[in-house]
Amino acid sequence: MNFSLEGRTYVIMGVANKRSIAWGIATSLHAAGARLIFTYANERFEKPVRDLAATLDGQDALFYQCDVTSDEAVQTTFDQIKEDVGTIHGLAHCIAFAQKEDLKGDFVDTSRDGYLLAHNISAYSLVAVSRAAQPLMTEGGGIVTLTYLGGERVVKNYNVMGVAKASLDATMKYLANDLGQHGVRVNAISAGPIRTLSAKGVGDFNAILKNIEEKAPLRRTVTQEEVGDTAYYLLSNLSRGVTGEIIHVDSGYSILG
Ligand code: NDP
Ligand code: N5H
Repeated sequence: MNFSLEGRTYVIMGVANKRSIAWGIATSLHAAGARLIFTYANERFEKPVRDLAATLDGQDALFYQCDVTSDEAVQTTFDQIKEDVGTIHGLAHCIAFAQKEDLKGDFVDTSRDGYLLAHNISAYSLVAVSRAAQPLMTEGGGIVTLTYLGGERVVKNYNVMGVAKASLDATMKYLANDLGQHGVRVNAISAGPIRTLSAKGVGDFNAILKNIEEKAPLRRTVTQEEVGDTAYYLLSNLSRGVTGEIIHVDSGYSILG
């Protein structure tokens, strides 16, 4: 069986810079021969994303602005992608956001607006994007999203984002059930802590990483590349019997009590 992604096209949503998990996914899919399409939320990220993509040898990438809080923006983006490339074979959703003040202190203090914002960007967006992308997956396809252990159990300071990830996990499963009949598989990767732009404001991220190094079965943290290779597996025919699944790429940390 041939597991090359030659001749296949994937949409990568959520590259902010070279540390982004989305970038780890992009490099893995590129290495497997895929053509890549990048979306970014804000136009200030267009140049950085274009500059990064230019470092991928022989990659003829396409770029679109897509703020996932707008149904219209999501639809327009996928209409444009359909016009420009026709069929796509998959999508990586690497998007989350919560207000800084909701990522510390007590979860019980989360405001209604903060709760809705986190769920809008971090969970509902997968519904909007999947609905717009599925018609372009005329040969079947794969959708992968990024989740975190804090959606399965209480993790200090993750707070509203944990509740949004729980919603994202369930959203992924309901989408897998709907889209399976179209040959589209939907899965999630639960990544261990990785230092990215999103993680930047997190107080004492070093202590969080050190705890993983001390306790996780592999006694080390994971890399963007390792998450990228699992995304490659989930977006290729290697995983053709897998849907509605959460794969932990976390050095085994989630098995600990
Ligand atoms: P990054 O900061 O690199 O990426 C976050 C991305 O979210 C950015 O590219 C940002 O886009 C995008 N985004 C935010 N709001 C919107 C919006 N309204 N519309 C479109 N895109 C938006 O961080 P990570 O790589 O760490 O995060 C990627 C995913 O991985 C997230 O879902 C995160 O929860 C998850 N994750 C991260 C872990 C970690 O330890 N880092 C662990 C487990 C899961 P832009 O830059 O254009 O604003
Ligand atoms: C238990 C933890 C540590 C505490 C919680 C961290 C949660 C992080 C996730 C969200 C997505 C971070 C976030 O929204 C940051 C924004 O408020 C401010 N940052 C930005 O606006 C930057 C510029 C842009 C690019 O960021 C986004 N997201 O748009 C969890 C950690 C151990 C693991 C972790 C870091 C998980 C995760 O989900 O990212």
